[in-house]
Amino acid sequence: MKSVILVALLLASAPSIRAQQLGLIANTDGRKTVSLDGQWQTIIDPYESGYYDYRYQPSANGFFRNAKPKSKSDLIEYDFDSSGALKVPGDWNTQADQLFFYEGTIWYKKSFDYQRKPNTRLFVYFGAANYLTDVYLNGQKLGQHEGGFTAFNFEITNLVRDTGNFLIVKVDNKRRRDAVPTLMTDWWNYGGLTRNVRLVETPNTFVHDYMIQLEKGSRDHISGWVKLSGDRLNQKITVRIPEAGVSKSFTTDANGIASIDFNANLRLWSPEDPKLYDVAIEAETDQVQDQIGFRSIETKGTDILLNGRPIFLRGVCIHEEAPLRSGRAYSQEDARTLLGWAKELGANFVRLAHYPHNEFMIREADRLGIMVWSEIPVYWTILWENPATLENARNQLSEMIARDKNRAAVVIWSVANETPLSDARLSFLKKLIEHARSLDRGRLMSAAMERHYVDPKTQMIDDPLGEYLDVLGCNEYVGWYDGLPEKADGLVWKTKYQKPVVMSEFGGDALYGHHGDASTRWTEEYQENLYRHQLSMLKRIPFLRGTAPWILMDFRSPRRPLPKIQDYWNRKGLISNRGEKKKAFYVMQEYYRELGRIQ
Ligand code: GCB
Repeated sequence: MKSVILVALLLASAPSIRAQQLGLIANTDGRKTVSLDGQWQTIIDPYESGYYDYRYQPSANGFFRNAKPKSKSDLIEYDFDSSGALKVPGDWNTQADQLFFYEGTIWYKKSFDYQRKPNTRLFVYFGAANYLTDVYLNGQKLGQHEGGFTAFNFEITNLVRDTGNFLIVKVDNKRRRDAVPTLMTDWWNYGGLTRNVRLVETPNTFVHDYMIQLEKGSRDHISGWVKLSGDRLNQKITVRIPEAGVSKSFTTDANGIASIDFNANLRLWSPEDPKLYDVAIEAETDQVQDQIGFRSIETKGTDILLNGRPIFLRGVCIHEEAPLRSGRAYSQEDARTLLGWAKELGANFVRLAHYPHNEFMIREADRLGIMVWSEIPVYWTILWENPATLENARNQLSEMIARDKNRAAVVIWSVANETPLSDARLSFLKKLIEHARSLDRGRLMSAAMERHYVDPKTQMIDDPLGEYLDVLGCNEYVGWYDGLPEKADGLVWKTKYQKPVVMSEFGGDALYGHHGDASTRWTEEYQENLYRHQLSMLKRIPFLRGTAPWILMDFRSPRRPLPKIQDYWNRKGLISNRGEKKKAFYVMQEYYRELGRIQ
């Protein structure tokens, strides 16, 4: 009984909630940080006995206590320091054979010392952890985070000690019917601390977040806001863009927020000229630096306009699968390889499927001039009627936008992939769209939808969701799941909406190096032929404004067991997981070169 009360008290007094409400710290790159990457001690805990007691109640003496026997008769049934270790960042599945198919809980522990200076605050920042994460410092709970692909942070100012801190993180990647994503996906459920972990130091009152972007529809008017957190909320803040001769001052209100608003003569960001400006946000007590590009993105009828000019999105889909080594991608080098291949293909656009990717991808896209579609894992059969599922999706959407809202490369936020029509689904997705628009008026909203046949030769885009989107994403697998490649030749496409359409997926599987004639499945020749027929069909769609074939590189999927061909890989890549280009790569490249010359 006593221990039940103690647990209740512990849970109730968790400082986590407050810490989390503080929201994501913008641009940790621009701050003093200490990396916690490297080896972490780990305990594999399939029954979560480090969390629950034998009555399945949260235990007051869970592994987060990092207890050690005090005498030789003491009973402690775990020990981080003599358990295994895993590398962070990194999924656990590809670090040990026994973890390849593992879905459950692993506890991580990292010790560190930190001499915090007076008048500073300290946060622990996670790039991502898949999927449900409980974080403890020195035995105290900081909070919980749900969602496998977005960044989060907790404040540890009052808990951190000069020496001997132990940070303990429980990561659970069990799939759940009510989660986002839900039970069924077509990618590997890589678990663990999959992205960088760092300590972030700030002044007592600091520039917590900001949005500095061109006003929608404008090419010279910057608007946005800056938000301070701390106890000196009322301050003068200055936004400087030295190269554009900008230095503008504003005053934050009692909530620490200032609206910003000014004109500037700017070289606009575009794939041909991915200009980024050094921007300084200076408060009286803090300052941060960022590199920000400015561009406008709009639609007009069936056109997508970048900086006022119609543009065709020459794209490709990408999973966050590590090139060459496999596993979750997490590094700048991974981002350079993947986006380098996209460039080589002739792309000016990537669809980052099916969840927010690591920040290196977005920053690299900003530098390379590649436009980005970023999405949340509202995929297939989400529990549309469940309010907690909606709340979870909404939170993942907020966190995606929070991290990347200042990146010029990101032109599209997408809220869903191939979701089945129903009233409940429509109402769920409408709420997400409204929410995204309330956080960011500037970008285009989309979703990858399905289409259907109104007669055997006519494909129709008429999903009611289309009414609420700016750009209609459409997935189709003519020639793979839907008939043979030649079927594409006789198809006509129609749409109910006067809006741009992006073919957000099409393609088929081929095992690199597997050859045969064009009608033999899994061969490079089949895939090549499929792409040829696809492209001649796509060229005939008058309202098409972009293509993103599925997919740049083969990726792991538990749904793909066919021995010797798939071996748990989805083989629809234009490039194999070892980096070899398949024949279809060159078909797509030729098409993009042609388009690139016209544009
Ligand atoms: C789709 C899904 C994607 C799958 C792909 C496939 O429609 O959106 O996640 O991986 O098809 O290969 O079947």
